Amino acid sequence: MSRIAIVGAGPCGLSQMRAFSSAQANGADIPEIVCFEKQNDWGGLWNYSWRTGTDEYGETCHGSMYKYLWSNGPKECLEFGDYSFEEHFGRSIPSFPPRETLRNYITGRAELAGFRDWVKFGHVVRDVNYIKDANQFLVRAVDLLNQKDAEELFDYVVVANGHFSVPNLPTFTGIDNFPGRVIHGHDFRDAAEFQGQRLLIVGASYSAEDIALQSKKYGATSVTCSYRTTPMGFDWPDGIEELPLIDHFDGETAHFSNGAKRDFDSIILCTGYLHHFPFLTEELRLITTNRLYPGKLYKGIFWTDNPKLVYLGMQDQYYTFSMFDVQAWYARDVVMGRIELPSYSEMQSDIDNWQQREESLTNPSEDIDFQTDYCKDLSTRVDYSLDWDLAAQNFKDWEHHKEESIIGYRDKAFRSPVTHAHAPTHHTAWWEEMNDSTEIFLS
Ligand code: FAD
Ligand code: NA7
Repeated sequence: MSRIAIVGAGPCGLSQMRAFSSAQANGADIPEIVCFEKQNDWGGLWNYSWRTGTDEYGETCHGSMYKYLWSNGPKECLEFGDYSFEEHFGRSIPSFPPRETLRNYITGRAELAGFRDWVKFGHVVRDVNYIKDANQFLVRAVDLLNQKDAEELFDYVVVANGHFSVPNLPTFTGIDNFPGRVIHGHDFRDAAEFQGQRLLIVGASYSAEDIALQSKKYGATSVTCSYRTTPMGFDWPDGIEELPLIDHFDGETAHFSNGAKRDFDSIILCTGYLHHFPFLTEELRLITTNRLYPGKLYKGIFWTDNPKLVYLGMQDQYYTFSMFDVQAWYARDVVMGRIELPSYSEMQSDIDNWQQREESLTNPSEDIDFQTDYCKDLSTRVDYSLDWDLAAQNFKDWEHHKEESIIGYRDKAFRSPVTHAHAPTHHTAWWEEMNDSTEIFLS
């Protein structure tokens, strides 16, 4: 029987385990699976932790999530094809759940499937080496509690360690002498910390948008977002503005490239994350920016130089959990011999085609169609289905709602691509709702 190592029990690792457990439930013989997870529980980024910097074992903290984080896209765009929200919660729930509620859904499916004993919690993978003669991978992991190293051989390795955990940290002239706090979004935990402050946010993507709104909602005096390429351009509530890139700092004063200057109390760098694989040798290591179709991954999954190495969820993400599922189902079917991989040159030309299309994309609507077609391409070959066209339409409506009202888009309700039921509207407008507990959300 072949053996599979999975690095990480976040949503991608869980998708991979669910794919195998569902084949097993249908009577198939499945390989032996060992998942190494450095945290003490599964859920990945969705496990909120107050910790920043290093964890209880001295390992780098994985978590980038913060209090009061609500889904930034409708749940009807990320719903599992084989496990609807309705099935999990026993009824239809509003479209933008807070973090704790989403975690409950993700881990709920895993608990039900019952594969917890496949996971070695508190185990960090240190090295993965491909042993050519054996055609296997030697994986070295550390049992963090007992400080014991162990090496094991595996036929396949699934890299599912996420790529929104290691911050991209640019610097700016004069920032060393800025008198206030300077952090990256990875270490942002509680918006209330910035109450009464003049806050500078660097970046113009999802983190910048959400942390700016949150901070204003929980009492920051003003928020200025600084963009490098294009402003987010939303109709911001009073007290939030956008300016171009910072030229330099002079004490608490930031000088922007258009000549504007402002004084600030704190700075949050929302400048994205690095794909970081310290446990992979150079010949196995994906090097990419945060893009819709990273290179060298056939079907966005298989490392072309050695397709027994599988990467999940390495794309920039419109779709999340359902895309991870369809990738995991596809990877499972390759491992189990149900799908055959083509030659190296065919894999490469397939990647080239996708990347050529990616390079021609000009707006979010085209991006959404691109990632929808990618998911459909995978799902037509495996036993995983949902209404991808409805999910795509939901994404496009969501984009329009954000343009109409950046503080109001989370008050909208969408139709499920799994059950086709329409979600109820949440009882309180998101901008007014200060409590993000599941209890209040579902009440
Ligand atoms: P992760 O969730 O990062 O999980 C990776 C796992 O690997 C972790 O458990 C980690 O501990 C483990 N690990 C890492 N290295 C090792 C190692 N060497 N050995 C062992 N274990 C290891 N998505 C949405 O759908 N909706 C949202 O609203 C949303 N909001 C987000 C907000 C923030 C601030 C961020 C950062 C991301 C957000 N996302 C959101 C996207 C998020 O990427 C996905 O939802 C999802 O968590 C990705 O799953 P993953 O399994 O790829 O990675
Ligand atoms: P993203 O989406 O990768 O965005 C990173 C942003 O940071 C983007 O606007 C970049 O500008 C900006 N950036 C990067 N480097 C710099 C420098 N040097 N100076 C100024 N600005 C810079 O990361 P996010 O954290 O927003 O989102 C990641 C995930 O978290 C996402 O899936 C969400 O669901 C939550 P650019 O536009 O490229 O010029």
